[in-house]
Amino acid sequence: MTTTQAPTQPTGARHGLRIFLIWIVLSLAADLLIWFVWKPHLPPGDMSDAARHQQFDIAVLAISGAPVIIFVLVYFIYSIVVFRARPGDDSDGEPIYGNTKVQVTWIVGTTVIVMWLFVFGTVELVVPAGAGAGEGPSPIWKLAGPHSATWTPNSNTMLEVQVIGQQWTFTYRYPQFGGMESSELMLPVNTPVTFHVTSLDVIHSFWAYQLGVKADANPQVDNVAYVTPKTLGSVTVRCNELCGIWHGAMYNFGHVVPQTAFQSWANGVQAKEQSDGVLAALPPYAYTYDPTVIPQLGANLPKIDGITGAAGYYYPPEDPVTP
Ligand SMILES: [Cu+2]
Repeated sequence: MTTTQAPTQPTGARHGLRIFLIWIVLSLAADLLIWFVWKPHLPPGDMSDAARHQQFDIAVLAISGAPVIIFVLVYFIYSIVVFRARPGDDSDGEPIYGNTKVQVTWIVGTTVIVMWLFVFGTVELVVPAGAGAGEGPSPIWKLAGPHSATWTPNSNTMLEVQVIGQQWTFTYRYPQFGGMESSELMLPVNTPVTFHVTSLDVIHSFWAYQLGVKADANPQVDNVAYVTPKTLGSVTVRCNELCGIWHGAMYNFGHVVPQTAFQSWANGVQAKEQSDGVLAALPPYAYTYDPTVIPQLGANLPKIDGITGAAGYYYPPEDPVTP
């Protein structure tokens, strides 16, 4: 061995300790920043229990990932600074064979990381009402809460809301309010809500962004999603499945309101639709609908140029050419 390289290199244990100390300090700082500064701004916000859960998941994964990235960077920069070839040092690096300490550290470290991600991911998928078990066409675990044919404020009764997608709009039916239908998604705060998502035509996707809810709307499928809105405010609902030429225009809005305000709104819409005949014209409430058996289909429907929605455009009269 040449005598030029040995004095400039401290012993291996010191390197490991130094890298560890730099890494632990930076990792702690990064994780504290992620949790206390970044997390409150993470999508999709904290408007519902589901949204908060997603925010928590993203923050935990960021906290798990930051130390790994920081280790790579610390080791990289440390190596460039400390292990670089000094001027005049033309020797090769020492050949290195088995180092039990490094190998064990590597295997234990990567195993812990992978097992942690596996366990955390599985638990978060499964816990009610995670996407892995509590939602979908036949949820394994249904969200707890008393069910009832009617809904009243402060009863903690589950509110049922049917989301109907069609080219190119969403409408909402409330079976506990006579099956009335609204183009606005109205929800009471602090109430467990069951969405029954379906479609009249192609595949859409109901994405109530601030609520952290996203569920495919398939024809002939009752896709269930749960949410409990936690704060008052507005919700943007977008279609999240390319569903035709006006897919990009398929959005509307929702509002989370106090429970009594919701009840008077719902009663008001129900009474209005009862008096003006809308309720009688709607098909009876069901989990799915077959638009090909809608009685009006093929009749002389009003057809407006441009977007007229399902009735006028997607299901045109049988012979639109001949008057
Ligand atoms: Cu759509």
